Amino acid sequence: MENRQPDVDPAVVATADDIAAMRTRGAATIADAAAKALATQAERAETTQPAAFERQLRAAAETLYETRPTAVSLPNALRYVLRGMDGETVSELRATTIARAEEFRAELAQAQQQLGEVGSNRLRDGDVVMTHCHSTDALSCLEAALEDGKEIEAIVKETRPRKQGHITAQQLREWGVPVTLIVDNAARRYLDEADHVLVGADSIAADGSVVNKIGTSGLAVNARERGVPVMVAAQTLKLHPDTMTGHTVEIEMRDETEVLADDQRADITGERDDDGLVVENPAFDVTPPRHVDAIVTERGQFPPESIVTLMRELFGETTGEPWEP
Ligand code: RI2
Repeated sequence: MENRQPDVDPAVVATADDIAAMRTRGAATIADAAAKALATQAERAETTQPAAFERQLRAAAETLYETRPTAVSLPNALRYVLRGMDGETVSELRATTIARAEEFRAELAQAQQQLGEVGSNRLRDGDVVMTHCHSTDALSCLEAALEDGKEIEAIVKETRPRKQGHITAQQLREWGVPVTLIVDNAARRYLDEADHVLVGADSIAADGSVVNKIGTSGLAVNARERGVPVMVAAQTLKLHPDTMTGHTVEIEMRDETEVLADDQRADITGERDDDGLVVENPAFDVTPPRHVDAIVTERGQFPPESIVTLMRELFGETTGEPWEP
């Protein structure tokens, strides 16, 4: 990423690059990396002027924010850390920002563990769970169930185009969980063998809609038709405050080469320079609340339609850009 903002530390730019390229991915992991990057900016900011220090922190937040538009955990993390930046001198501002970032990261880890315990209560010994993409919140539910001594099996969708299902399969195998890996197109067939669909979320809207990796909505529709409950594991950090005031969640469109590599293009177009072939690569889709049975958070489980109550309690009427005071 081009560093358009002067005074943004190279380590922050490197974190932003990693998020944009998905070397750092997954909503909770992105939030954690963003908070850590703000702490680094606070540590390294070279100024004796409090106003300049604050400007640098806000510029760092903007650089991080511009990487990926859909996962609300990113702006929520930035907002949380910047709201803790307090003091009259640079050393006070530095200390409060670093402390706040550390607090955020500790709470994030704790929330994921608490959420896992709630989600685990929905799972019984012997259950088969179908997963989509790779979600650390979803895996936390499975980890807690395993720690409770429950035997769990998994049907793991590979999740095109980036096949992040492989990361899920790898983690589950490390935990000793029997895994059946399937292509996305086989999901409906294997739903008959599943007791739950378990997915994560990148954002949850005020009406209870779940924004998650592309393919989640089709899976949820099929699961509903088959009578398989759909559980969404999502820390409250995934609640999108702007949707309380009518904003919609922007769906990230990623590079077409993730779907069709440059050297595969010629398989379709031959030698022709064919601009009639269009490849689209939306990263996420929206699952309406009627296709979701429960949203599991660190505050307990909620029917999707009631999530707005929790949102109001946690965020008030928060809007505005995360770096705005
Ligand atoms: P955790 C991922 O998006 C997936 O959509 C996953 O369900 C969601 O983030 C949440 O992940 P991407 O970053 O926060 O892979 O539960 O595009 O780890």
